[in-house]
Amino acid sequence: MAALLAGAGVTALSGTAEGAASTLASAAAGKGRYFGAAVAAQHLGEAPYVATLDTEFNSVTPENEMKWDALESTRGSFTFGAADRIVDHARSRGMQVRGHTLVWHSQLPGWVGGLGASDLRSAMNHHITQVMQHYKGKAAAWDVVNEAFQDGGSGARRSSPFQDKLGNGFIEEAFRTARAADPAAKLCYNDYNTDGVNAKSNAVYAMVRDFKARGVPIDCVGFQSHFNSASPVPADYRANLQRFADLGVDVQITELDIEGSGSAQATAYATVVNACLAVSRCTGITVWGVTDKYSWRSSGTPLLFDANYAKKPAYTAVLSALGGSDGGGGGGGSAGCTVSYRTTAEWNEGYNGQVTVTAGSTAITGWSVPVTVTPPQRVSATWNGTPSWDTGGNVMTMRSSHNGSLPAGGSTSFGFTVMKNGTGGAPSLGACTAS
Ligand code: G2I
Repeated sequence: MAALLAGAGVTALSGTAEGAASTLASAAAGKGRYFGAAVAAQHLGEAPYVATLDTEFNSVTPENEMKWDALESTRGSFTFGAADRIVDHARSRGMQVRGHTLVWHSQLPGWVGGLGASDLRSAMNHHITQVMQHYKGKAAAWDVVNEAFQDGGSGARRSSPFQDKLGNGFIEEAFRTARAADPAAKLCYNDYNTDGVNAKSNAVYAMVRDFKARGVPIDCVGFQSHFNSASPVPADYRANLQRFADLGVDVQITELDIEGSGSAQATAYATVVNACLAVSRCTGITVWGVTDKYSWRSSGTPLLFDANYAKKPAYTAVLSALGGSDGGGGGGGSAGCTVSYRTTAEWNEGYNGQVTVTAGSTAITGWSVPVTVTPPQRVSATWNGTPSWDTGGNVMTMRSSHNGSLPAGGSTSFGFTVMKNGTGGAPSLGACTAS
């Protein structure tokens, strides 16, 4: 995923004065993974929602806006507005996007179920193609088919218009159509109650093994991971992720939420994060919402930020499992400073980068941030800071100049121009050090 972020020309990192990453995104990036959230377009006007999203996450999954009923409620007429708002928000901040979801039995407009087999086949392929082409180059991964298997011990496919009229082959057809529509996107199968080894996950496993054996294009399997006391994190969660990874696909935790509170919830979250970190092909984690306030299971308070956007013990557990630290702030914000990056302009030979430095919960009088560009890239100009250089010439430490004094929570930014010298990719930022 680091490569995907670099390919998008942007990255977002931050750190505390102590050097440990201080956000979910930066800590996960330090482990070569992304950390995402499901996002609903109607909340993008709420300042603390956006601030939490932008600070903590570097991947976004539209919660409902890319479902069939949202995008093509009338046959052949596509409505991308709400999904575009999420995608534009994410991309302008260097976050990647997981597309969710192309073929699913739920949130399916009535007209789809009314079609005969051959009409349904063309409608499915048309839907996949139109949606993926609209987001070509913008969505890193897609849940191509969602929840196609039944719960329980049968291992059978779930009844749906697609299954009932097109048979088992609809899944393969959907993946082949998806590959043709956007060859660069990672194509995932996504499901729930497949998080441990059981009849349902065995059936998905057999399908993925068959796809890999026959060359049907599939790149990843998503494990939704909606947990509560009736459905806790399975003891064989890591082993189950690993057996799928061993088939030659990436695995992703795609809709994580765990009902509960306090240390029990925190411990369960840490178990999930540690399982992902133990599986090298587990490329990232997405939680199913930013705040308990808007969770689909709001009364179960299953997320990392409470309804007032305060960090919960689960947040601290996840951050620390990822190797990060919030500087002991634990909900009150942290001392020191954090940084975020965006590419403000790009042309064939180079790009301009801008780094925003934000003070933590106490005022600071100076800051420094290491910026590393990929050789043979070179920084050719800087502004609003005092640079110094390592001997290799690709690592610049930027120190505050006139702009070192920041009140608690205050921000400033510095910028630079990078000459690509034939190599693309965004710079990476080290931890911000405050004085
Ligand atoms: O059910 C949890 C998730 C299970 N896996 C697939 C996900 O796509 C699914 O997400 C949920 C959303 O979080 C809910 O927000 O999918 C639900 C629908 O199956 C979403 O709920 C719907 C409500 O049912 C609608 O009444 C509402 O209009 O959300 C819609 C938009 O707010």
